[in-house]
Amino acid sequence: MVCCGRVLDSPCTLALLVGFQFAFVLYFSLGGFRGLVSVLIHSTEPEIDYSRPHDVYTNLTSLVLHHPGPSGPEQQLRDCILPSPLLVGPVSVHLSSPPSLEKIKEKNPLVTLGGHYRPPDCEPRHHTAIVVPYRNRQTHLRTLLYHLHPFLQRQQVHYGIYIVHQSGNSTFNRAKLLNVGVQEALKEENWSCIFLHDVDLLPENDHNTYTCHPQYPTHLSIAMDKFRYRLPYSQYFGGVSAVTPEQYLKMNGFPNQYWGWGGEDDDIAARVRLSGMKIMRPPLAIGHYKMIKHKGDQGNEQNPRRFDLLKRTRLNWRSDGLNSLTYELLSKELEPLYTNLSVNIGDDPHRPPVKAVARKSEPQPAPTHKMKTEKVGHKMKTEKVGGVINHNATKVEAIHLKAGNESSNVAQKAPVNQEVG
Ligand code: UD2
Ligand code: MN
Repeated sequence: MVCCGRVLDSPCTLALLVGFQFAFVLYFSLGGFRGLVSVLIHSTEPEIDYSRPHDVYTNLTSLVLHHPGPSGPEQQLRDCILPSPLLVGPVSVHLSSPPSLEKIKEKNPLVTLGGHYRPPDCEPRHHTAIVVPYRNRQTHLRTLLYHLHPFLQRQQVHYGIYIVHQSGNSTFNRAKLLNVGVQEALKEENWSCIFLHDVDLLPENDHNTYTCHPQYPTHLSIAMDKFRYRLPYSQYFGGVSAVTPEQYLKMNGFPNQYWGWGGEDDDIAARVRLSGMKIMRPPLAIGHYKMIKHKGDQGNEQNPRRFDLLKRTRLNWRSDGLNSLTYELLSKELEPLYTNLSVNIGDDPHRPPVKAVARKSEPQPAPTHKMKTEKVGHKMKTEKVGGVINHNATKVEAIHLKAGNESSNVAQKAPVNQEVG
């Protein structure tokens, strides 16, 4: 064998050593294993230049010119073209000092009361409700509205924005508010897709379309500036995600038991898996988002029970969710740029007893109540007037009744303890 003998003297061994050295240098200059993988993955990912983004209002003036106006003729519209010819790709995000709501409305003349929009010149293929869990983030909300309205209009989707406002000082409960938002949005319109959207996240690329995958839930905020534009972990589902009403039903909605910060997004991801679905994602290069920097909110402190709860998702998801949701809708206001749902979702039953006593006089969650709607100035206001509303009209429940099949039975079929072991 040529390479045997006096090992170090052999030219073959020397060549091997130099070769190894070269390979090591290359390996580490590419950032080790992770870098190597990302280089390989990148080769299949689209290359997108985010250094010169477009203004987020680009291409919208032509829509206003096309608009026939409120008294315009009823015309048969052609289907919207896919992908929308109005898309521009990367858009700039303005994180600080958003304009007033009046100014934002002026910039979005085709948005109608309640924050609804339909493309004026074509028949939309997608009908998307954006549900935002919310309390006390006025500036973030204005920033989101300024950005999202033109962003969605360029995608030519029919959409509506629902802000689900947790009233009172009880511990914040993001997932329960999302459940309320889905229910209430579906009572109003036959939405084919529902987005679950943090108020402080702004999409940076309009090719990231706000539409649903027909089979599986989608996670869209996969590359955020705060995580250096990488997915933090494979089951990550926080920020912005989307479900169809059918998918929502199949996973029994979202958990109601996560009071305070954290864990609920991982529970939702686990439900996706446990109900036999998987998470869909756009390419990493497209799912870019900026998050408005903020501190933790009062009333949304880290939930110390989240790890224990997460251990029991497997046992609990069929009994805690859409089928166990109770809340009290206090008011529904059709604002010019969004629908505001003020809701009492109750309080964390595990709060320390002292605080619980201080809150004793607050109303407890109850089934929804009859609503009265009236026009107040430029907005419509609906308020609770007492009595119980029949829920049968909601789309989720209609599907529930109609299906009588695997998905609608998710909640009843298997007793909880069948999952043990
Ligand atoms: C992460 C997730 C978020 C959620 C949360 C844990 C990302 C980008 N987002 O967000 O989806 O899983 O962790 O619960 O990873 N909110 C209010 N008022 C409050 C508190 C919360 O409006 O007082 C809403 C608001 O829409 C906010 C969202 O709840 O964006 C999530 O709360 P966060 O922004 O404080 O939590 P963050 O950024 O760690
Ligand atoms: Mn946040």
